Amino acid sequence: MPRKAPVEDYDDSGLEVSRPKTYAAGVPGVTTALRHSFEQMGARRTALTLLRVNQKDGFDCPGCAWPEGDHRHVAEFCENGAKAVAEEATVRRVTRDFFARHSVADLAERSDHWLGQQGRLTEPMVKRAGSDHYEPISWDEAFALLAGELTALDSPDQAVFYTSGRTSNEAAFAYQLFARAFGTNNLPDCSNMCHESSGAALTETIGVGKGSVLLEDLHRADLIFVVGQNPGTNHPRMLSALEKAKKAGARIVAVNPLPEAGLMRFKNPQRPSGVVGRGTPLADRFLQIRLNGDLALFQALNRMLLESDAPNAVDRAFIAAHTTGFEEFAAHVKALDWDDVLEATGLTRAEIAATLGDVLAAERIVVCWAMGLTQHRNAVPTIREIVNFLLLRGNIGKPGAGVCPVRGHSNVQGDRTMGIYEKPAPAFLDALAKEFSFEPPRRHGLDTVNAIRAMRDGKVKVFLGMGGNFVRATPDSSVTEAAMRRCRLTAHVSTKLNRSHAVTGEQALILPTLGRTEQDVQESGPQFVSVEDSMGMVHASRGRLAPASPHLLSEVAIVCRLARAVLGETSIDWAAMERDYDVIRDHVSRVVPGFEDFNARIRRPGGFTLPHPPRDSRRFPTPSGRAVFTVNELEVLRVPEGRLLLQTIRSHDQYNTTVYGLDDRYRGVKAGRRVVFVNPDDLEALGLADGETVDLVSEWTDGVERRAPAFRIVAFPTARGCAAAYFPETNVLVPLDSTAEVSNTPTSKSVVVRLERPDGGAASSTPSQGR
Ligand SMILES: Nc1nc2c(c(=O)[nH]1)N[C@H]1C(S)=C(S)[C@@H](COP(=O)(O)OP(=O)(O)OC[C@H]3O[C@@H](n4cnc5c(=O)[nH]c(N)nc54)[C@H](O)[C@@H]3O)O[C@H]1N2
Ligand SMILES: Nc1nc2c(c(=O)[nH]1)N[C@H]1C(S)=C(S)[C@@H](COP(=O)(O)OP(=O)(O)OC[C@H]3O[C@@H](n4cnc5c(=O)[nH]c(N)nc54)[C@H](O)[C@@H]3O)O[C@H]1N2
Ligand SMILES: [Mo]
Repeated sequence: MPRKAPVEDYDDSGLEVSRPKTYAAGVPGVTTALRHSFEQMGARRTALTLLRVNQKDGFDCPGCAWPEGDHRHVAEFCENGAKAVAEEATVRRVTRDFFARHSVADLAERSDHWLGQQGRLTEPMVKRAGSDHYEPISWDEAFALLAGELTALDSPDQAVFYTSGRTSNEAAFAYQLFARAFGTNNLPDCSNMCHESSGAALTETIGVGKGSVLLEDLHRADLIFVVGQNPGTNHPRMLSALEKAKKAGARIVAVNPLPEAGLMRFKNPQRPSGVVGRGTPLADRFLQIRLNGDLALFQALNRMLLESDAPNAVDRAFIAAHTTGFEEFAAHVKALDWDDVLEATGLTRAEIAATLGDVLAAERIVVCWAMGLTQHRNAVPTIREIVNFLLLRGNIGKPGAGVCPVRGHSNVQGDRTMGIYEKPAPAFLDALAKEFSFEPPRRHGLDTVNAIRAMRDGKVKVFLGMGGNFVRATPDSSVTEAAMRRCRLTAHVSTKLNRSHAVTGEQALILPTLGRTEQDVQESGPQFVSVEDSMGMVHASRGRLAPASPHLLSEVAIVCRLARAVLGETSIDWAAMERDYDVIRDHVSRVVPGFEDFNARIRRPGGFTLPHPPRDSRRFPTPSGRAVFTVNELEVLRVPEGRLLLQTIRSHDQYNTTVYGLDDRYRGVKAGRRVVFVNPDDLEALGLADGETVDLVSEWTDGVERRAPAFRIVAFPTARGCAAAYFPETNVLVPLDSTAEVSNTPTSKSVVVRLERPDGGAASSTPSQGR
């Protein structure tokens, strides 16, 4: 009998596994999108909403942060964007009767999928101390309760204000202002688990923590690296850009332990040929790298460039004019050990040499990446090495070239621009102080991992989440859950039910809010909000649907009313901001550089582009005024015998902790999520077989044994020594203290595990790290 998992209410017994697909999208993508939409919204609402996604007068897709092109299709959405919209625009509702029927303990037993399927939250709810049920509460009472707990704290630093990445610029600005006026920089956000490593590496090396390319640059590139990213599932609209680049002659190199369908071939559903034809082959070269091998790969390429006789191998003029640190970097790279490179990457020297050929043939190179690079111990050095690579070739600050960290949540980049940051720059705080006549706190606040530690240790007593699903998205689930349960009060501003509402402090609040798709009407009339995409384009977003319930408040209204309840009358006019979001935008225009004349420019069709000095004029706002070459030590991550390196990833049917359905179409998985993908040769070496059920047991230096029970083994063409399984189910395996250097991001893509038969029989022999 397979062991039962702790949170499980769906039937996994129908789980089917077939061969992984070799192309993405096309007709199956469109039909899946429509099926989800009809199920959640019905036909009329589907037509009304999907036609408005990403149109110039419509709302910003709540899916990913990929930018919209200038020439928009009538249906500028993708399969997974449509699922994100359907999830929010669903006609299902969670009412007070629902909470009367289900105790909090009952909800804590439910799966992420079940919780999400219950529909939209409709009115504020409270769980009082000692009770195991949520009951209705008025908004005023809810704010009074929160205000009472916040003002009773010994210090403002005993509260934490988390943000997920869907929050609009306007709400984010008001929220950080409230936290700072209250007296703390405890503003952790999902970025801490996401692209924090990118921000840290880019700020240090080029002076701006954001990508340096626009959509046109991708279209004009000669060579595009897609590293540690699964765009077919997570950024499907990026495939159109890659297709366009290919048609213009670009080569694509995919670097990934998994042969992701979306990287191999793309059938564009918005073009007739994509519906019937074989589609466009995307990757010209697939480097099936081992997990965490990317620093070694790029360092090897850098060494080969420095040693190459090709006249264009290194852009000496650019290096002399715009960079610093070249000599130390070059000396370090020349000492690189090839055995280490081959062991770390699992690639052959011939594969790396052939890639060098692609590089030398290209004048304009873009490197794109996502979570495959950012969630490792050495994530920041890895991304710095990619910057070294581009600097060597003069590939930053010229058309068709640059760094492209592809962001996740649709406004995660904008939230940071608006000041959602636990380590704010002094200049930002100075501007806030001047604009609002108060003294913001200067000491750094808690990031996500440190917030969990502080709650665990009883140092933080009130948790407020602006969106997201903190309990489920964070590492070390049992530690995090215990940490949340120690709080006096946990409160969540949410659209949908999730596990964070079920794992609560002594008291808990659910504050239901409007989503992107809904009309936001305030005293001065209908409002719109704004977002910033992955390439620094800011544009407006207007919802059209009637709100899911008349009792919902916008995120802006919730922040402003809470601020008044907590702070009373101060120099900050919260009521004016709530009444008219133009007032917030006027403040932003005076506080955040690049937003001058915000209200006028946001009303232009398509919005505006934020300045990016390295991209725009090769000016590098680092302390030296130059781009910085860095020295990055290569440490090969060696896994003990009999163990595998596990990465925790998204299926095609989920949005982070929101599980839309139980299929992972491109990887050939149907009707189940508790699967672990393992290379057939590793299975053989371990004495295990496809179809067996095993526990995943993570081993870390702290000696604690973390276990995720009952996963079905799927033999899969992943790199040797590497395994993969879906999060959030596997978050229980990620140690809280295992984080990336500098960025403190949990190492969700490199967890050492052993596969254990439920009877306790461990894997028999050893998968070798060598080839
Ligand atoms: N539909 C949908 N869209 C989404 C999301 C979603 O959940 N669903 N989430 C959004 C968010 S918040 C984010 S951050 C993005 C995430 O977008 P991705 O980063 O694409 O998401 P992951 O599923 O984490 O996939 C990581 C990819 O990197 C590869 N990889 C893992 N480790 C390594 C490594 O060491 N080296 C290399 N070279 N490759 C590696 C994996 O095999 C996988 O292909 O997507 C956003 N868009
Ligand atoms: N093991 C592992 N863990 C990971 C990752 C991984 O790859 N592996 N990825 C990490 C990454 S990249 C990220 S970004 C984080 C994500 O962490 P979070 O952003 O905290 O999690 P989400 O699942 O995106 O949050 C979903 C919830 O947001 C709420 N919501 C949705 N839309 C709105 C809205 O418009 N307003 C409000 N107020 N609420 C809304 C809904 O209630 C929904 O249940 O997870 C991280 N965790
Ligand atoms: Mo993310």
